Amino acid sequence: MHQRARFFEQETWTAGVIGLGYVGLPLGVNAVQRGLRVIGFDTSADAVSRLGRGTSGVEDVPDEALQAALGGGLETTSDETRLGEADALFICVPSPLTRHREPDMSYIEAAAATVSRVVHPGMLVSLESTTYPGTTEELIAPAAASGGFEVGSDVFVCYSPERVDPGKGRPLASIPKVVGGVGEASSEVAAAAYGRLVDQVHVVSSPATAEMTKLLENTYRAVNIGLINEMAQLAHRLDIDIWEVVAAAATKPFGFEVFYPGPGVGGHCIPLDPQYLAWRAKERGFITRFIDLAEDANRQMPAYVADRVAAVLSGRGRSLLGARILGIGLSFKANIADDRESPAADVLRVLVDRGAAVSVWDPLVDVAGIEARGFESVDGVDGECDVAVILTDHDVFDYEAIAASVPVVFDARGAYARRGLNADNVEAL
Ligand code: SAJ
Repeated sequence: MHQRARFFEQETWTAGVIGLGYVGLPLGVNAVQRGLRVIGFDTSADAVSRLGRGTSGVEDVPDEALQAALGGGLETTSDETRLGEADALFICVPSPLTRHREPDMSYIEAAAATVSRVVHPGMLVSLESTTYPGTTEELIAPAAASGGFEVGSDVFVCYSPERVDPGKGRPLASIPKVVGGVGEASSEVAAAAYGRLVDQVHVVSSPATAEMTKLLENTYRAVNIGLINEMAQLAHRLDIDIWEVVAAAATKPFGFEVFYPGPGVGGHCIPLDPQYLAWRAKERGFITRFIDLAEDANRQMPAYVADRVAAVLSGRGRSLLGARILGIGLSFKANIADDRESPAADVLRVLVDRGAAVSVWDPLVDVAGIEARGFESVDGVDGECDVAVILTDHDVFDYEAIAASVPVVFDARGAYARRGLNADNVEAL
C-alpha cells in the first residue's frame, strides 16, 4: 500500500472542508463522528459565525449534532490559510447554472485557487461538487500541482461525487462512495481517506469516470421523471388514472422503479446536473436528446398544472381571473423546508400571471421565504378559496380535513391516491 495511503488509513488526520452547505457540513460533522479533526471553511463569514454558534441551517444536520461536533474537533473559519493545516481537502461548493443554463464554474474555480494557495506535500484534494467530466483533471489537478508539486507523488487528487438524499435522514457513512483518482497512487490514497469516512468505497479508474457516474445517477432521475410526467398527461387524455397505473406497475418486483408525476422538478440537483453533461456533450458535437427531452417535459409541467387548475375552475363556472387559489406546499419536495428551484412556486406564478389571487400554506417554509416570493402566507385553510392546489405533499397536512374545508382540491402530487384517501371533490394530475 502507498505509504501516504497508510497514513490516511491509520493515523488521526485533519480534514479541510471547503463549503459548509448541505454537502460540506454533513461531511464535516460525519468526519468528526468518525474520529477526525475538521477545519470547515466557508467564504461566508455570516455562515461561519452562525455555524460557530451551533446553528446548523442545514436540514440534515440538527443543531445538536453540530454542537457535539464543535465540541469534538470541528472548527469553522472563513480564514482560508487555516486549510493549510489539513491533510485532505474536500471541495463541496455549489455548481449552479448561469442565466443561459450553462455550467457556472465560478465556485469550483475559486475553490481551486484556494487549493493552489494552501496545498502542501502529502495533501489529498478531493472535488465532490457535481460537474462535467474532465473538471477534476482540468481545474483541480493543476491547482494542486501549483508550486511545482507532482500529482501522484507529492500531492494526490480525486473526484468523489456527493450523494445526499435531503430530508431522509440517511446516515452519510452508510452511503457508498465512488472515488476516482488522478492515477493509481491518488486512487489508493483517496480510497484510504474515504474508507475512514464511509463504510463502503467503490474505486473507479479515473476522476472523469466518477464525474460521469454522478451525472448518470441524476440524469436517470430527470429522464424518468420526465417520462412519468408525459405519461400522466397522456393518461389524463385517455381518461385513465395515472396514480392507479403507477401503483399497479409498482407491484412488479423487478425491472421497474417507481417515479411519480408532479408539478415539475425542483432542488439544486436534478434540474441542473444533467445540463452539465449536455453542455460537455455539445462541446464534443454530441446532442443529448434524452436530457433535452426530459428538460422540456419537466419544465412545462407548471404550465400544464395551471391549465388543469383552470379546467377544474371552469368546470365550476369560474375562470382563473379573480379566482382565489390556496397553494398547499411550497418546498421543492415533500417533508423538507427547502423551496429552492421549487416547481410549486412556478405553478403559483403562472396562476398569478393568469389573474388568480394566490395564497400559500406551507408550515415547513418560513413566512419570510413565502412572502419574499410575493405570495401571501397563510397558516391553514381559511375556507375562502375557490380551489386548493396540492403542490408539495408534506405528511404534516391533514388531507381529509383539507378536502372537507374547500369547494374543490386539485392534487398535483397524488397525495390522496398515495395515502389511500378518497374525497369526491378532489381531482388529481
Ligand atoms: N420528483 C418527482 N417525481 C419523482 C421523484 C422526484 O416529481 O418520482 C421531483 C421532486 O418533487 C423534486 C425533484 O424531482 O422536486 C428532485 O427530487 P429528488 O428526490 O431527486 O430530490 P433531491 O434533488 O433532493 O435529491 C436528489 C437525490 N435523490 C434521490 O436519490 C432520491 C439524488 O438524486 C442525489 O443524491 C441528490 O439529489 C444530489 O444531491 O445530487
